[in-house]
Amino acid sequence: MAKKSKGARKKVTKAKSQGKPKLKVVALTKPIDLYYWPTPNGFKVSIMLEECGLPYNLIPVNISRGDQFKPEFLKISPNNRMPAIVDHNGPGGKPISIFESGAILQYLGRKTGKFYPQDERGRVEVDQWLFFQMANLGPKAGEANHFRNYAAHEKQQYAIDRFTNEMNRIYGVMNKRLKDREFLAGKYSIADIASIGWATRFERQGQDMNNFPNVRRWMDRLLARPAVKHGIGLRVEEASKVNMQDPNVRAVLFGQRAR
Ligand SMILES: N[C@@H](CCC(=O)N[C@@H](CS)C(=O)NCC(=O)O)C(=O)O
Repeated sequence: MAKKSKGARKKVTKAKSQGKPKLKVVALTKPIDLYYWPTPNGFKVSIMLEECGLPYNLIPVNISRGDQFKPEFLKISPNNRMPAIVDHNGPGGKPISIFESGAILQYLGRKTGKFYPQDERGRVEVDQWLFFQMANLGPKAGEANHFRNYAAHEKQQYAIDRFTNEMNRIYGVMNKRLKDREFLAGKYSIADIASIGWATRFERQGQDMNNFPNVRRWMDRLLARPAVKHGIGLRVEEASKVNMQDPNVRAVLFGQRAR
């Protein structure tokens, strides 16, 4: 449902009341700006926006070229990472910008009342598995992928073993958790939405899903949802042309220090 932003506007429609035509004012708010590049962190937000049926305006952040360091983007996302959003209709009807995918998912969950329970017990369940994704599944998968694929030429065996083992441990935890429930926090939630994009890349993390049948079933269940398909399928033409072996790309992504 990505849309080009047209600005906040009002639409006037005719509504019938007691037989008389009456003017009804319907406020149409600007779509949410989604700062995005097609990676598992980006998918979290594209899936959530699709699930919630919220209109959004896709703004590509080409992280291989250094768009994440542009001053206007750093104002929104000071950690020079995507995803980020700007909701023009934030609290009090004023714009709000948010970085960190977990914070974005919680915000959208609170805003829409979807996939993020309001009762304290339900919310704590979701938060635990959301933070498990943010602190474990995501970062460790990133490192496993880095040392197994991006730094493959250097073959740093210690790092490869360390992060491949960690991924194995993490899928083991998820496999146990999913033994007697369909979703990580019981009901489908932002914890599942945060995790699916990473789990589908298990091969790049050196894992065999036959060892984790409950995770495999959970993955299939999620991938059958149209919003998950659309969210993960949200492509940016330029991204398919990026060569991770290009020294310029590697300098942008892998040589970062404090600026
Ligand atoms: N904890 C952050 C991580 C985001 C992140 O690592 N994004 C990567 C792409 S997957 C990025 O923007 N990288 C740009 C860079 O490394 O400069 C979140 O969940 O939002």
